[in-house]
Amino acid sequence: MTYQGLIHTYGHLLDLPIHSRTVSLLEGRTPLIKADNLSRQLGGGFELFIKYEGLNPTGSFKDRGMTAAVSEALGRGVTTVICASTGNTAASAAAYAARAGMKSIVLIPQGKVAAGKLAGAIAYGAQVIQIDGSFDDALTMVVEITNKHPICLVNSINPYRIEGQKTAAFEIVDELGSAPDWLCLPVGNAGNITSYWAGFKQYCGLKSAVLSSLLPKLLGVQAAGAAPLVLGHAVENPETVATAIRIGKPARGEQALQAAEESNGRIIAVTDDQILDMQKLLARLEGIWVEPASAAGLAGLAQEVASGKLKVEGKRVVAVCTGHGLKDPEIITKDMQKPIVVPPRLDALEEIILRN
Ligand code: AN7
Repeated sequence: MTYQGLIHTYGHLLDLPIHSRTVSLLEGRTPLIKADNLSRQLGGGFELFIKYEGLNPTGSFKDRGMTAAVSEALGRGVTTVICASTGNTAASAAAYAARAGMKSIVLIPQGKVAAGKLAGAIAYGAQVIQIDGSFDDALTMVVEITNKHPICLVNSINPYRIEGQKTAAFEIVDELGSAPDWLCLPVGNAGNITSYWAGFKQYCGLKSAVLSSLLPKLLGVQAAGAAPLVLGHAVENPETVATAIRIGKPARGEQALQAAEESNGRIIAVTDDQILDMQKLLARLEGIWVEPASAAGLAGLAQEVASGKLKVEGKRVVAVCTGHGLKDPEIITKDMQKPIVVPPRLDALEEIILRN
C-alpha cells in the first residue's frame, strides 16, 4: 500500500482528539542508515545507525509533531497558528498551515536563523517577524499572545507536537526489532527527547512486560554556550554556532532531565568546535550532511566514547540527525575558498586534476 503519513500509520497509538482532521505531507518513514565508517572512526566494535530526520518534507524532524498539532487545530476550526522558532519549527508550521489553508505567524530571533529555514518559512507563506531578542523571549511572547487571542500555539508546549514526535521512536523499534542500547540526540527546547522517551516507553511496553531492560539509555547533547540542563540554570544569553539549539530556557527542560535520568542516561554539553568537526566527519565518512545542531548528538557520543564514560562495545547506538545540511549552507561556504576556475579545455582540466 502506498504510504499515507504518520497519523495514518500510527494514529491509533497517538493521543489525538477525535475532532482532528489529518493534514499530512507524508512525513516520517525516514531512513535508519548504518554508519560503519563513522563507527570505526570512533573506535569500532559497535553498531551505529543514523536516523536521518533531515529527509522529512520540510527538512527536519519538526514535521512529525506538526502533522499532529495542525491536524488537531484544523479539526477544531483554528484559522491561525503561531510559533517562536530558531527556524525549523517555523518552516514546518508554515508548510502544514499552508496545506491546511491556515495563516501562520512565526517569531524568530533577529539574525540568528539559518538561511534555508527563513527562506522556507517565507516560501510557505508565513508572516515572519524578527524579535530583537532571543528564542526564549520570542517563546514568552507567543505564549502570552495565545493566552489572549484565539491563535493556536504550535511550539512543543502543544501536547500534540509531542504525540506526533513519538513516532520516530516507533519507527526505530519497528526497524531494529527492539530499542537500541543508546539513543543520542541534540537538545534545545527539549521537546524531542521528551517525545522519544514517551514513544519508547509506550511502544516497548506494548511488546513486553519487562519494560526497563528493553528501553534505550538517552544521551541528550546541548551546545556548551547554550547548556541550561547541564549547568542547572537558565542561560540568559545563549550562544552557539548551532543556532537551532541556541535556547537558554527549554520549555520541557524538567521532563528532559527526568527522561535522561529514568533511562539511566544523561545530558551533556559539547563545544562548537566539536559540533562542526562532527558535521564534517559525518559528511565525509558517510555522505550524510546535516545541519550543525544535528551533529551535536554524535559529537556527544564521540566525547563520551573517547573518555571511556560510555562503553559501546557490542552495543547498538542510534544517533538522531534532526535537520538537513541544506538548511544552513553558509556554515560550510563562509570560510571556504572559491572553487578553482579553469578554461573550458581538456589540457587545463588535466593539469588540475592530475597534478597531485
Ligand atoms: C535541527 O525550530 O527549537 O530539543 O524552534 O531545529 O525538541 O527543541 C529547533 C530545535 C534539534 C532541538 N535539532 O530539538 C525550533 C527549534 C534541530 C532543531 C533541535 C532543534 P528540541
